[in-house]
Amino acid sequence: MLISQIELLLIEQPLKIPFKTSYGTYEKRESIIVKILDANGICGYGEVVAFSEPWYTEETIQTALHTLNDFFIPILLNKQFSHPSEIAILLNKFKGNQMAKSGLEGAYWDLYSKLNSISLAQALGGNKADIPVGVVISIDEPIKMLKQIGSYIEEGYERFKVKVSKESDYEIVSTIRNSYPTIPLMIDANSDYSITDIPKLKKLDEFNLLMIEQPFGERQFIEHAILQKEISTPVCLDESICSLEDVKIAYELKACEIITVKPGRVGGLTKSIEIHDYCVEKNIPIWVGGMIETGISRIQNVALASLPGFTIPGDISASSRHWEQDLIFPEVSLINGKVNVPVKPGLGVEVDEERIRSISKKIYKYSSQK
Ligand code: OSB
Ligand code: MG
Repeated sequence: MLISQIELLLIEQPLKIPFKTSYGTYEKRESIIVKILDANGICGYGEVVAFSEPWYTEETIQTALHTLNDFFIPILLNKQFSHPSEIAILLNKFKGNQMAKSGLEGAYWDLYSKLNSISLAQALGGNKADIPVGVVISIDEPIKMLKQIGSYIEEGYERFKVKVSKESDYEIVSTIRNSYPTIPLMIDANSDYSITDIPKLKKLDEFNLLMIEQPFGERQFIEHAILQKEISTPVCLDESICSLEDVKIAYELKACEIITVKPGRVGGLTKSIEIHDYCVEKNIPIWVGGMIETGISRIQNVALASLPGFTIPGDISASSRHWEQDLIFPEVSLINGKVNVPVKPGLGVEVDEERIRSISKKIYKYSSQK
């Protein structure tokens, strides 16, 4: 298939409620929607899930626009590919910038599966009809977080992740455990702790948490390994994992027991499958993470989570968790506590391009016949 046109649509939407983490609060969300067209005008959609600020990764919306515009798009345009993994291989010659790579490759995965009349889940090797999912509760007063959990339980979520900071961890978790002693519960500190906080983290062992996500800095594999030896709660790595090589380091050093895979963070779906296969071989439990993304990336994550190795419910909450209105139809929704894996070709949902254009701040168009 020849890539004859690419469009980048820079959009911005307010979040339904502010999303507070240990490093900052998100109130609105910029995203780059990627549209790739073949010579017959058939198109695929992807999303660059970088944030506006370099908090979660060094990559941002603006750096992604730069790498896409100046490097990645010029080498893809007018080229012929027979499988999306060839795009990942071609982009390997450029370092990092995983989210920009993932947005492009994701759009091509959608186009590829559409042209082959198979669902994205089928194209990736998924085998589940529906998936159990979890939801994330952002930092707030413990009593308000407790109330949020109550309403999410009613909606049917099966796993609850609460954002904590090192000042608020014990109070938040003990408040929740008092009311809900047995719900599947985990915390995410987004690197707020350091090695001297091990005694503090040890105290959380009493709460029977599913895992503690990314307590230390992203390059602190050694420190995470020291922590994992000291506590009984499994450590899960998020920000630390940007490639299969990082997974191998974490495994060999015993820096964690669980890994969360985000296509954007590891450079795309091809890389995500490689990590999935390695983790299945090594018996490392994995789950699909979230990026407060639009339905385009969310429904792509649903397809990824249908692979057999993803055994823990991921951060794949319904469209209504973050958005008044999503960009896809039908929106991501819970049916009896689960999200159905689309069966139609490609992403398997309608993309509301009119709405995307109406919330676009800037549109960049690239075609072979400029
Ligand atoms: O650490 O997983 C994270 C959101 C923004 C930045 C970092 C993280 C998150 C989430 C995902 O927790 C929440 C979601 O997409 O619903
Ligand atoms: Mg995280």
